Parts: sequence; C-alpha cells; structure tokens
Amino acid sequence: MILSKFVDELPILPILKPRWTDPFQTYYEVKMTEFKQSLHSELNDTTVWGYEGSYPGPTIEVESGERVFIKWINNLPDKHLLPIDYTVHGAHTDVPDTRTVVHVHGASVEPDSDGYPDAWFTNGFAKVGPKFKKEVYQYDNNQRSVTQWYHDHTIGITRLNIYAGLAGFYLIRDQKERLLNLPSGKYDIPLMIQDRSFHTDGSLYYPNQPPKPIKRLKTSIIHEFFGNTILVNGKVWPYLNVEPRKYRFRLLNGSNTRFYRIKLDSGQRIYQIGTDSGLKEYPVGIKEILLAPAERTDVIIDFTNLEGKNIIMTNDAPAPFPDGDSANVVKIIMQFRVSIPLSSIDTSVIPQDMEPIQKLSEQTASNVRYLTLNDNMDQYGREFMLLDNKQWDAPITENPKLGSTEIWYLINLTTDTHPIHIHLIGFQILDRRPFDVDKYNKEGVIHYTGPIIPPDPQEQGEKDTVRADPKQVTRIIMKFGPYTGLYVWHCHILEHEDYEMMRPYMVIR
Ligand SMILES: [Cu+2]
Repeated sequence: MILSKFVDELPILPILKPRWTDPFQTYYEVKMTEFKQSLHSELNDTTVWGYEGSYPGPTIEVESGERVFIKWINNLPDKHLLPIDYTVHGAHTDVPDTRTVVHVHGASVEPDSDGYPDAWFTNGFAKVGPKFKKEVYQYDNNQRSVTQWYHDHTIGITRLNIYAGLAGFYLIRDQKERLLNLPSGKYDIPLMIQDRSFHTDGSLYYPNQPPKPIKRLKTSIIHEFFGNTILVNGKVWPYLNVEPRKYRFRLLNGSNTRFYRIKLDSGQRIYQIGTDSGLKEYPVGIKEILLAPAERTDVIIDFTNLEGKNIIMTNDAPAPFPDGDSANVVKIIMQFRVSIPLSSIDTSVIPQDMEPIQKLSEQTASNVRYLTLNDNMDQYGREFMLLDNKQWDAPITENPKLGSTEIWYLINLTTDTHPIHIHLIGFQILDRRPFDVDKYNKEGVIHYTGPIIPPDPQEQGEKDTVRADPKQVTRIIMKFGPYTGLYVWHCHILEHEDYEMMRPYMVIR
C-alpha cells in the first residue's frame, strides 16, 4: 500500500494545561491510554498509545526554575499493542506485559523522578517494578531554555512503548531566550519525526521476528527497525502552510533506529540556533542536518520572498547508519507551502550571538573512562550490542563523584553509529578520531590511524546524545551533578537499548 504525500496538514501539538498552579509549584496529571487516531487520510484510523489522548503527547511547557510535579498515570489495557520478546532482560513472563515509566530526556532531575527503567508501573499502580519509588515525579527545571522530550523508558519494552506512541515534547523557556526576539508563538513549531509501517487495515506494523527468523521463539527482538513511511507530529508525510517569514522549528528524531540527514529541496540554508541542551553561542547556516535517534536541533527557516513556493524537507541518511542500504532510505519527510499571506511584518531575527557557553577544559577533568561499544552474539545466534562489554545487570562501574568533571572515551568496535545518551547531565563533544579496531581487539590499546576530527558545526554547544561513529573514538567531557544517585546511560537505538546496550551509573558523594 502506497500512501499519497502531502495530503494531510501537519498537526500542531496541543499544549498541556496544568491541573493547578500557584506561585511555588505547578501540578500536571498525564494519563496514558489506548485510542484510535488518523495518521493519514487514506488509512483507516490506527490504534495507538498516547498521553492525554494524543499521539504524540501534548507539549509540556515550563519556565526555567519552575517547580513542576507530574503524576504519570497508566490507564492502558493489560494486553500490549505490539509483540513482546520474553527472552529480553526485564521483559520475562513473570512481569505484566503492559508496563510504563516516563523519562524526560535532557532533564536535570532527581533520580527518583528520572524514570529509571526498573521503576515501571502498571494500570492503577497495581504492580510496580523493583526500583519504583513514587507516583508523583518532581522536576525542578533549573536549566536554561531547551527542547526536551518525554517518552517511555520501561526495561525490555521501551522500543514497543515508544513505537506505540508514548512520546511528547517538554520545553523549558526563559527570559534570556525571549529577549533574543526569535520567531515565537505560532511561528515556533516542534516537529517530531518518526518512521512507521502499517498493515493494510491501518494498524501499526512492527515485526515479530528478524529477517532471519528465530524458529525456537514465537516473537524475537529485531536488531533494528526501519519503517517505510515518515510521520511528523503523528501524520504521514504532512504539509504545512506557512507565511513568507521566519519560523523556528524544533526538530526531534523520535524514531527507533532511523537517522535523518535533512535538507530542503530549495537548496536554502537552515539556520541552526540550538542543540540538544539549549541555544548555541551563535547560529550556523547549514545546508544539511544529521539527526540520530533522540537528538534535537533547533533551527530557523526563512521563507521570506518565497510566496507561492512549495519546499520539501528531504532525507538521505543511509539505514542503518552510516553504511546502510539505499533500499531502506525514505527520502521525503514533509512539505512547506508558502501559501498564507504575511499577517504582519516579521520583526523576529536570527541573532548574531545567543548564549555564551563555557568550554569545559580537559585540564579540569579528574577522571577518564575508556568505554567500548561491542558486538556480541546470544544463545539464539542473534547479534546484540554491549557497553564496556557488560550487560545491563552487571554491577555498576561508572560512578562519578558529585561535582567532578570526567572525560569518556567511547571506543566503537562495531560497524554502526550508536547515539549514546547520558541521563542527568549535558556534555560537550571534544573530538572524534579513527583508530585500529583489530589492534584494539588483539592488544587492548588504542592506536590512532588518522587525525583528530573536531565536532561538526551543528554539534558545537551542549549535547545529551552523541553519535559514536564506527571505528572511531568519540570523546566527551561533562560535569556530574547537581544530584547524586542512580541513573542510566545507553544507546538510543531503541532495539539496542532494550537488548543490553544500556548501563546503570551512579553519581556518588
Ligand atoms: Cu546502538
């Protein structure tokens, strides 16, 4: 079944209203439910999971420093929407199928509110995971303005819960950003980009076996997922009517495995103003943007003087990335139609400078960690990936001290790029450098084979997710705090994260 492109308008995601608010705190309730939603006008309505009856979930908008409480409520049916592999850690038959826990990606948050994978809960909190601590999460939002997103993080089934629809935006705003006079209000639009496949009846398709099926298992986890359509804000290949003026778009790759290399078919520049963790020092004009799963990039697109033009946002990222098959590439993302007359003079700007970012100096680091990304094989002959050659339930090895600065060497021995995400903190990318994988495998030493590669212009600034490219050492630097306790770091390819490419870590005193 081939769906037509650009027949449905881009949904503008609703902003969630708090239950109550006073000068000291704000309280939200967010219910997860199953419902039907139209994802394309040529497709029957699709059964999805969402927050507050919406896929993607409503956008949560808070002010920097605002103390926010959120009760995440699981009102989902007991039967899962998608096929579960019971051999995957944490997803055995001794736990309920439908389990949820919510993580705000990018949040500086106390550990008990971070959405630890084992802190899951079922409908009505009837059953909870071994690390469950409380029903109402607390977010202090002591961060600058930033585009974050909330999504499910349940042990062993994150890939299925997010694929079913459990994701939404969480934006922090601040006065500094307002004073920059960026495009705002209806000209500031978050775009969640995800790939999906469908059965002919409109239901979501997610494979229950890899291309080479595991005969001993009814359902097996797959190594990667690539959908054959691309959705933005929950619509397949939508269009957006725009005015001939500047717009701000907050791009998020909310896909399971797929990377996007985004361009505009008009050939025009995109002005990148922000990374994962907030605004950059100054904007950069770029022709293409690479977005790994979970990465965000904040951009301004200028449609001034383009009245009557249709502009397509395209993708040419190999899948898997970077050495994948061109057959898996889905080339179209969405369309902009410069079809609305200018409603008022565009006084917004692309600023010269935005926010100074203090570069973390290597000299301030008190610890260096060498962490490998490894290939492995399980008892069913399935390939799976590890961090530092350790499984999820091996004892904690990363235990940075509160307030300390560390450098992590991500030594990628595999052939894929893995987007590595560390909870709690933002980091800076120092550099990447190619090395001899065979020599490392034999002797355990890093022998560099090429020059140091500085981070891309679009990666300069603060990040919480970084591409660890194959056969390269990617170095990142970060300061741990302001909380102590148990967090996780992991690959954000959801099929990898669910199958052992995730590790606990502990910030200690
Ligand atoms: Cu991975």
